[in-house]
Amino acid sequence: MTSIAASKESLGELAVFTGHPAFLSPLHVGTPQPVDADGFVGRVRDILDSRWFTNDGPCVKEFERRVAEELDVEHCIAVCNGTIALELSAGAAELTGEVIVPSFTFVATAHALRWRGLTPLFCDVDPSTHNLDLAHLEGLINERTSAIIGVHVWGRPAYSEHLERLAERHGLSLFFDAAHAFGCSYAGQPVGGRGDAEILSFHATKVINTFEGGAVLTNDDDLAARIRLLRNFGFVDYDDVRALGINGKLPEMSAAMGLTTLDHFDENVAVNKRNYAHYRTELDSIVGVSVLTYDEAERNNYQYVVLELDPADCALSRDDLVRVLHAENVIARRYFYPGVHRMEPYRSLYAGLVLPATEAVADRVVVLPTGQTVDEAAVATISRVIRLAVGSAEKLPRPLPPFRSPASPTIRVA
Ligand code: T4K
Repeated sequence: MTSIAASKESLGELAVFTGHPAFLSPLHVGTPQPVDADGFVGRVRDILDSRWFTNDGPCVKEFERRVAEELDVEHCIAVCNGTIALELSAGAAELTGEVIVPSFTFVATAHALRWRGLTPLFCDVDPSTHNLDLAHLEGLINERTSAIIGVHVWGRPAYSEHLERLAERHGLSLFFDAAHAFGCSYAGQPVGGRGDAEILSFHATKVINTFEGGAVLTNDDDLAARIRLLRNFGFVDYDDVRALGINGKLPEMSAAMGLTTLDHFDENVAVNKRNYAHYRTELDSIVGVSVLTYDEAERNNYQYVVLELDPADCALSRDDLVRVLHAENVIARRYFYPGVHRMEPYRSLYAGLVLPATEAVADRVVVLPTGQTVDEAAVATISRVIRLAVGSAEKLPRPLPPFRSPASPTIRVA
């Protein structure tokens, strides 16, 4: 549990004045959930004894079977990360030309397409769902379009009959980037089985964690077979390569981690849900601030606590709130600012492209820490900081301190 160093009862206690940071060490968005070390190490011992470390080993097979069962889908093909899962899906489906994607997503959704030589065409989002704006999408479809990728942003499903009808009417493949949505449901059904395929991420920061990892989920036998082929260099037998594959395999050690986190999925979601409820209780009454909601009639993993600051009503800008929080050792994140279309190489490729809703959402969203490192007291402290900062925005010292940078080494480019 993260230690609270200062409880922040009054404005002057904020770290942007002279107070100590609220937390002794940085509280990140995405800190991995604690791992059942005994369960994991037991599996690791078996792997070491078996001398079978990768190449579709028994742990990977068990992990694939359990994910497929859990999500009620025919095939789960585990791969080395979610980005490769997207790339392999595009390759296996032989996509060509342009693929429509939202710009309000993690950059990997577009990068995977570029690595395949495809052109991502950026669609605006619905400002309330943060998912694809279908009216805008319809206008983007042209003779070069081969597919649409919907992203279940924050784990809130991007499915809709309209979207499926559009894809069908225009003969387009339909994929879903479900990197955020493991364990979520739509109309009572687990997310994972719609469209041609859906992809998952099992990055360390996700609810199911394989250190790095991902998967393609599909009910299409042929597509599944092609993805398995491409995942292993295109080999169908010793010495027999049939396609331009890649090394997309998930190691046994990673699958062991995945199985261990699957064993504890429900308790981790329960903690996320508890934190989400506490944040809502603490923050919903602040004018100009709202916690993005999940449909309580469905299953949610609550792995993202997303705050939106309405610029019309909130006296403090989103960026200034992030500066205040970083000073308190609360490393809140501006996902998915500034929007993929405003990142390279897309910024140069689409100079002048404006996606008003994407840009507005990207300017007002802040993601707060959750998971097992955050308890009720931490939520209360973070919320008090937000209440004090928003309530007295005009009294905050200027300039505010800069954003904190990532702890891991980054390459600085001029
Ligand atoms: N599609 C979507 C919609 C996605 O969101 C993602 C990934 C993908 C596709 C691609 O899937 P992968 O290829 O990654 O499997 C993080 C994750 O790295 C990324 O997986 C995720 N989405 C994205 C939303 O968040 P960053 O760069 O913002 O955060 P990162 O990795 O630096 O981690 C955040 C913080 O978590 C760190 O500052 C410290 C803490 N942390 C992180 C790691 C890795 C730890 O405490 N321990 C750790 O081991 O991207």
